[in-house]
Amino acid sequence: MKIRLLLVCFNMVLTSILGVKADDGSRLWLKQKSENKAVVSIVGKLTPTLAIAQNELEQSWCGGPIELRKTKDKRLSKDGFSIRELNGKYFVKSPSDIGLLYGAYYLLRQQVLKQPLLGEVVENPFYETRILNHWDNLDGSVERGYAGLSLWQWQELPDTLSERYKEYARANASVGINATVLNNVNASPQILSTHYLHKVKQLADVFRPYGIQVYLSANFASPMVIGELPTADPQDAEVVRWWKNKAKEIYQLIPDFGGFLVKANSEGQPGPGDYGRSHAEGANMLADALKPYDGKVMWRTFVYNPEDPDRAKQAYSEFYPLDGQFRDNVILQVKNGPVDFQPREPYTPLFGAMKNTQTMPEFQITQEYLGHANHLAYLAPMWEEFFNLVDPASQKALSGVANIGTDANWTGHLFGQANWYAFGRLAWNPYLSSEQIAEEWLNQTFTSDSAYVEPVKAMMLDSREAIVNYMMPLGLHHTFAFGHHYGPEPWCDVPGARPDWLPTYYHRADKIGLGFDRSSTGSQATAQYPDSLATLYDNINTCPEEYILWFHHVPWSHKMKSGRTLWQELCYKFNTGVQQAREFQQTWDKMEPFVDQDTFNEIQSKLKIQALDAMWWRDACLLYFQQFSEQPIPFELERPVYELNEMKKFKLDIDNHQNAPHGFK
Ligand code: BDP
Repeated sequence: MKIRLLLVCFNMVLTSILGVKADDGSRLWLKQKSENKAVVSIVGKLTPTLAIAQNELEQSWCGGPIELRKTKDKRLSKDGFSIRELNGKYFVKSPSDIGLLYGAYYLLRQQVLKQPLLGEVVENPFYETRILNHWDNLDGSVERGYAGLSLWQWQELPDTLSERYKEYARANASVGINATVLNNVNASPQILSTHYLHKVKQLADVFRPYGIQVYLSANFASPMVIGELPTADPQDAEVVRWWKNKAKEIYQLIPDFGGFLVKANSEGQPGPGDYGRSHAEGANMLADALKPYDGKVMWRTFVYNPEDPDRAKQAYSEFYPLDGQFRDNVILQVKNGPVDFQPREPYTPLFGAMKNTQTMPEFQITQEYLGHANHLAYLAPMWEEFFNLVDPASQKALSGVANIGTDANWTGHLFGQANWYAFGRLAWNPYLSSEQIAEEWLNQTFTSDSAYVEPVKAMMLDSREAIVNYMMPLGLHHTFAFGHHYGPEPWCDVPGARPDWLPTYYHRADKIGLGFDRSSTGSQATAQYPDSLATLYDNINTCPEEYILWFHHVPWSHKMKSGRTLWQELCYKFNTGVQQAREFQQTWDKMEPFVDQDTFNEIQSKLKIQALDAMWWRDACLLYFQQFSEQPIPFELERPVYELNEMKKFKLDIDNHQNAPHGFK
């Protein structure tokens, strides 16, 4: 009876989800509306958070009455909740208001998924801190942002509050994201000025009922720039006092302020190294300032310098010796891979190595290196791959560089929403499969019709590997154009540029072979991994082929598992990627009946760009590397369509939003 009730009601909900009407994507995965107002009772005080929960359920819940009640339950963490159904009535319990709101979103999600409650549900978030990092600048631009401008209207704040702030907070809460860093890691010191802190306070006030805590990226030289001190040396008493006073000022305005995210001594940013102090000394000074208020320091390990011979080793080399020296309110924020958010990297060996220091992964949700907002790249499989190697329980929190901006659909590419969604779901539960997450997102965003969900899900699940295939197969990395990181330039050479910003530093193509020797005969990066992996990666014959060019300089004639030589395998991989991109187009073209016309057209045209870009990548890389391998592209494969010299001359005008470089054909 209960199940039938849910389904009958569900049809009604669906009609408003089904995409026959124009849909600008702004409603994200939160599209349900019910025609009958659900009965929702709250035991205890009606707080702003509970009012939101009540409203969400009243608007969209089709099942029986719901009771929300605070409880003490040893099985539940602060944000956890339990749900039970008894005689048609639903009882949601949690130690906190926000836990009850999460319970409400849980019920609404299950409703779309048509999953009845079986027995009692008990849910606790895996990570206490589930945080987005916005790389937003105070002038409204977004570093590596491809979805318009920054959501934060600094000019209008604190007096005017955009409606979107609430929608943003709501979307985050619906997937369990509970913290946000508002500004770029390349931080303007001005964000900590009193003028800006009053603006930040307004945002924090809007986000609070949704359980979102605000953090700020702090520029280490702030005491000099906005405090007018002669130094930012963490051992200087005036500097220490300046940060203590700043913390006090912040907490007076924002009592639940989360803390600072810091990029120090990296890519020209100031840091403790400027004064001969270690990262630990710098981080601890900030940690001490925040400690009285329970604030945290998230200190990034993304450091490398041009003199070191292997960039991939540097985070480990610099931070591992500091293990155990950080305060207990410092978390090291480590990029998932040792170079920089490439389509595929092995994990950064700092994970698991720092036994006496808290660490947290930094994922990149925005697609800096995966086709920006043009390519369909569902990233959950990449993050799942990471968690297969790095024990989620060894990590303290999870962060992701946001892909959100002022575009109506928030993320530029509509399917970019799936990555925001997936990040939140994985931070809540890193053991969820990328398949389940895709299914949840598709059902909520489009329709429950399996004729749509199944093929589109398959396309999503293949998409990241397709990108690896047509951009950087077999462990190749950083073969991008300088600066904007969109298209291929394996030949790129910018006079005077840092060598570790140039592709030739990474691919090392020569007459003998291809790839970076990081084994014991090379840079010895393999030795940074735990013994079992170090041995596996170190040997060219046991190294997983998806990383072979990452860890080895592989001869062109090297026999791969397929029986082909490296050169042939490379040709096959690039071609497979192109084929996959074309198959995505075919899949999508069959989906026209299921989505509104604008959405259909938009995705169709983006998939076309993706397929063209895939050819561009294939031809650029194969024709360039062919100069070294001096071998033909296997005759059974498609011939290149572009000329190497033409491609070399081509410069993508990314600032003018030139989409695809196919004019030079
Ligand atoms: C790289 C980006 C650069 C960022 C830097 C970082 O190209 O824009 O500032 O990482 O993470 O991926 O600090």
